[in-house]
Amino acid sequence: MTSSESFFGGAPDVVASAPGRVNLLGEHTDYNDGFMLPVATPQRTTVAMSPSGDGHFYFQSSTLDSSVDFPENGSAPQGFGSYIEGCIRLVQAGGQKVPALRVFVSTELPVGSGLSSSAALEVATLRALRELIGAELNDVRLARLAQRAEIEYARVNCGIMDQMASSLADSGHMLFIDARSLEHRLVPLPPDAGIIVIDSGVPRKLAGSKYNERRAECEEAARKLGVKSLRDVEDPAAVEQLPEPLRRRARHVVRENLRVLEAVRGVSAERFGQLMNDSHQSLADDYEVSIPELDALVEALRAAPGVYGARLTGAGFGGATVALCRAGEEQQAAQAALTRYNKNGRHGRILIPVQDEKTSQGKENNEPV
Ligand code: NG1
Ligand code: MG
Repeated sequence: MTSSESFFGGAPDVVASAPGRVNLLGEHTDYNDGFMLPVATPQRTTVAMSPSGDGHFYFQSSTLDSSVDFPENGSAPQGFGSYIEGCIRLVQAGGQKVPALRVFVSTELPVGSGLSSSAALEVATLRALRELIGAELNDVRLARLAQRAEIEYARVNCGIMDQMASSLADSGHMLFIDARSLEHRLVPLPPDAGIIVIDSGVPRKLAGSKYNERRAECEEAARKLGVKSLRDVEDPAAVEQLPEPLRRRARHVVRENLRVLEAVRGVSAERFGQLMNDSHQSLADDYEVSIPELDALVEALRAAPGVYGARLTGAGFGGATVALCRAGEEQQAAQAALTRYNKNGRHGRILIPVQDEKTSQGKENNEPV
């Protein structure tokens, strides 16, 4: 393991960081030009950089415990290095000069659990680059570049939610995002409510292929309805004429957007919890992206004292769940849900509220995905 100080032989020129995100409401809506409500995670990824001065790029990470070292015109780096390389190349493609660099990454984010460690790495890298070369890049354009890095270099055909959230959200508010216009604003959490995130312990195996399949189904549904995207369906009844499974896919997206629009107008914690429960039901029945473990974990969360509502968060097929609960009772409720869920030999773990290092369980898994 290398420290930042030994890697740079002193202090780096710039240091920047960015959070991950957890989506409270508005799932599978971003690639339909729709609405969503993520919050930033308390955990962050930090990127430090200095010019290397020798024409070579060196990427190193303490938490990821691997290094990449490539000459300016050499072969592309793999793993976490591909995200950094993508950001550098996109900034260069925009006409900015980037010197060969030493880059050091450390992260508090668990990887592959749906907290979007990849978006945090992209946004932190672009923030560091922006500072280092004095690039003019506002936070929305930065999010779009980060999304392109994910699509073109990490080869994940994602929407804009993760990068917008990492670039613009904070952990005390929800960020309302319109994925079409990229208009956004911070909105307060429901009154006296806190957030719990528990990872199901099931890796998101099918997420990639099924994700692309759902995207294609949504595009086909929009085409059949004669709209640009499902965001433009104004009357929810319009989807009922579609053939299956397009009818149910479109119904999820249209109703999910309505749930976000209701939540953003300001609702009680009880109502917000109900909207989360409805969202999960819709993701399970209509969108078919839940699995038995996620359903069981959501049930365990709903049964815990002080919980208003719970749902899967992210693409589904594994990964994490999010719940809203009475403020101040997060730790207790999360523990109760976890105990119940893990009874059947499952390996859930609490991601938020952030555990005390000494009491937290589960092994470190820190490779960005
Ligand atoms: P997750 O599963 O958390 O990585 C994915 C997409 C988002 C969004 C959600 C579903 C990636 C990197 N991100 O999130 O853009 O479409 O699914 O709401 O694929
Ligand atoms: Mg990712």
